[in-house]
Amino acid sequence: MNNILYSFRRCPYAMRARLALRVSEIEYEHREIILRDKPASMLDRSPKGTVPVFVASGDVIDESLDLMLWALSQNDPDDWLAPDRTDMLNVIAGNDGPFKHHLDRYKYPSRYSDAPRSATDPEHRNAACEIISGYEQRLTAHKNLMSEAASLADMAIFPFMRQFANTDREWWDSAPYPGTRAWLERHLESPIFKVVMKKHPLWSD
Ligand SMILES: N[C@@H](CCC(=O)N[C@@H](CS)C(=O)NCC(=O)O)C(=O)O
Repeated sequence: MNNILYSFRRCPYAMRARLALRVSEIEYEHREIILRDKPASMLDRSPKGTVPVFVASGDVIDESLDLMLWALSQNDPDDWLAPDRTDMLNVIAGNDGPFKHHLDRYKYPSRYSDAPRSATDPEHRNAACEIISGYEQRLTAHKNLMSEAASLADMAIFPFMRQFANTDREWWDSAPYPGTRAWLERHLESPIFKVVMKKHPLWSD
């Protein structure tokens, strides 16, 4: 086994990658990093400097969705790839594009304007909620985003909803999205999520 994963515990992209690697039972050496001090061995393999970075017998996969798809193409015991691929990739693109854009600006307005550090931005929250309304419709029809069963789409998206919910917990707890709240809670409480959130000592080259 000489697979390596460079990862950061709280990064939602790294979380989705760890979820897919776990379900597909692919073994790897976990290298926990911090973003402000990335190991040279990671940057040598992927100069763009984002996590996750996966190294599999010399090949580098440094986009989280590619890594999920690669892992599940090896082994997909829970049928995360069962729903229509184009539909799932469309829902995920809505998360990775517009939802993430608004999430960042809701959560860290001071990075994008002169808002005070402690503020959150309700305008961007409202824009993100338009996307959540779409999830809510799906999650009223069935337990997960694509159908009753969990899929790639759920696993790729719930780590970002976790960040959104935690930005203003009090607001989220009474927001008009009971289906999405229950879905998020269920995934956060799932055994696989608990396993992939275990703490690892910091890696150094
Ligand atoms: N498109 C990339 C995005 C990964 C990403 O942006 N990860 C963040 C952490 S959550 C990162 O590494 N940022 C670099 C930094 O903050 O220095 C993917 O899907 O893997």
